[in-house]
Amino acid sequence: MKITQVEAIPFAIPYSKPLRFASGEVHTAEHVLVRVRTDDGIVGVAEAPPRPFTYGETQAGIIAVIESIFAPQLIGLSLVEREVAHERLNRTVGNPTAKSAIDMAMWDALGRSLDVSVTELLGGYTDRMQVSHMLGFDEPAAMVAEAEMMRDTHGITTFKVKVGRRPVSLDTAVVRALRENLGSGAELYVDGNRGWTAAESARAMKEMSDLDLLFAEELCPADDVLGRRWLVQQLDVPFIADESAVTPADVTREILGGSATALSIKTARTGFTGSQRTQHLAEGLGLEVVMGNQIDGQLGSLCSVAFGAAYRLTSHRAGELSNFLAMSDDLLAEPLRISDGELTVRPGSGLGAEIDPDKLRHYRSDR
Ligand code: MUC
Ligand code: MG
Repeated sequence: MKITQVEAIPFAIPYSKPLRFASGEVHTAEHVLVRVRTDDGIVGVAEAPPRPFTYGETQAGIIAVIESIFAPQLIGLSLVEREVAHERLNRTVGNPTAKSAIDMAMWDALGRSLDVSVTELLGGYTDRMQVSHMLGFDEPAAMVAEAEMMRDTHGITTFKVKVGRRPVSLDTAVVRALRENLGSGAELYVDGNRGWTAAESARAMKEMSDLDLLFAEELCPADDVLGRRWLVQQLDVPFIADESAVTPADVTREILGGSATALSIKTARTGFTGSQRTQHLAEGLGLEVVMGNQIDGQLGSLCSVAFGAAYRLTSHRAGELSNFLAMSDDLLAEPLRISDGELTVRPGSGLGAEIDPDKLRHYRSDR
């Protein structure tokens, strides 16, 4: 179970529909496939999605940090020496998705070595999650049509609506149109990606107070410390910390400081090991948790559901697992399918993901 190689392979797959939100937009999945090989011939896989507008990483930067710093630090370590691996990775600040992809590929390799699924290794609570679909910025009619298509085709009835535009009525009109068209059975929540001020957020939430929202997420920046605390104290729905709460220390600061009351866990930025830590912390603090989406491809979405299904707290709410549906293609030999609004984990060992060699050859961007 000793690590012999850590590969970082860039690939690019266009989206058929770009995703737009307050802090950026994504047109092409320019991700990095990470493969961890061991001395007994096992290969673990995961993907790192660069999100320069959220974490400062780029595709070229992820490859450089893995090849020049992380791979040499890990070669020779056993797959079960995770604490040692993390101590070494954390000598370098930042680079959350590069570190997380390595961590998840190590867990995948461990599961394959032991012939146990990652979900069972982590907690084994269930084998599926309800899916929440994220709706990016568009005209109200187009966003309603997308939600109806997701409901009718995939059985999805929970929607996260991107907000944070100005004037706020651009977004509140969308949420109202969604509620009117989807009816009271749909679950709706909003994510501002720090686009509004605290005062704009308060005004928008008042305007939407009759729309039965489930949560509000990162409506304004956490660095607006007093403004955000003022906002969160007046809301009657949980306020989710997403990009402001990556590490256990971030979570503790945001929650104890009164700037958030719920948590988004994204395996793309905390891997399985870091996500375990924040999951346990959230349990101790009594927080609601939503499994978030870092605009993941199929492999990333499989990682999210593998983790989310492992625990009661993370599988209790619908997880954001459907962004891959907007990609024109993917790398998995057997594509993920959402049916009756659910995504299931793959049976078998590790993550159960096989990369299609022809697709990888076609989409990799280093040759
Ligand atoms: C989300 O929940 O915010 C958009 C930006 C980002 O960092 O993640 C996505 C989704
Ligand atoms: Mg978010």
